[in-house]
Amino acid sequence: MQISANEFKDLISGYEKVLYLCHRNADPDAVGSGFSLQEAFGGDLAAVEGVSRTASALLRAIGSDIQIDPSFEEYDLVVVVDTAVRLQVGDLNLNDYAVVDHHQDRDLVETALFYIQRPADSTAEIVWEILMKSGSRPSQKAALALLVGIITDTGRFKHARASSFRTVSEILEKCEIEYAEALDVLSRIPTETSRRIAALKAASRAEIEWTDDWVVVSSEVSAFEGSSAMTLVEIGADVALVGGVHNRKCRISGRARRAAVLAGLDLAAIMGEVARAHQGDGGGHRGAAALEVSGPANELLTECRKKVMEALVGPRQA
Ligand SMILES: [Mn+2]
Repeated sequence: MQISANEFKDLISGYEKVLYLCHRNADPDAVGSGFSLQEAFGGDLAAVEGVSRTASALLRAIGSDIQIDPSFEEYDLVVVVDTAVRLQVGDLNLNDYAVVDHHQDRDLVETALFYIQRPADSTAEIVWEILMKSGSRPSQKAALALLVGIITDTGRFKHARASSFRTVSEILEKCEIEYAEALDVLSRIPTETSRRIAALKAASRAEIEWTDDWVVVSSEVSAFEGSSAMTLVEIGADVALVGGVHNRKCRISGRARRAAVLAGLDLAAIMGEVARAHQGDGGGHRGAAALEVSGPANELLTECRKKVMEALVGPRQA
């Protein structure tokens, strides 16, 4: 059941023990959203497997703890935040659960007790709306957490729409915090050597395919597929697909330039299609998506790259 932001408070208060659950390798949008909802309506905060480096910097800044892989038995309701597809919460057996999310996948919401899902730039933006419609007053910590979520999910406003700027300005006004505080949290992230090495290896192993209009790149690394794909896009690819093997499963992250998305590319659809063909899971956004399946990385990458090339038939406009 899809609900509106002003119905959330009434519904959630019908449950005694609530767990706000963030996806695997939870990012600041997930953690910030879960934290703010938990602060406003009570409950616990948890993530599957762990949190990202940026999210742990955020948790340190707001002095909050997060449970990793808790058991669900003691909870009456699990609210899954910022999670598009089931693979992001692993093989967890969710019974009574709700969803608050800004992706457009139907996977999780279909069997949710209730959900709020709309295509915002971040889940934090939706959570802010829930808080405002419920008449709650977020603390400065919650405000900071939501801000960092918005900043990171919009790629530091590179893909932000007007509503993200509006939400940020409301947060700054209502919660009396400085934008610079959010930037401080982000600048504390150490530039890990391992991440830089992964990006450099991705570049040196890249298989490059191009037409007059488009450059599509695929590569393999052993970690940091997502940020490596982003680096490949930054240095010239229109679309980058980077695969790696984790626990005998192949994980592929894809990133695309806006021009490719405007030309009709939908990475989420391609990842979903390839994943389903191999009995796996995949999805995300049109310009940033991932999949996880069993199979050889090089073959899966070739399959994805082929579909990307097929999708990019038109000339680039931007
Ligand atoms: Mn998000």
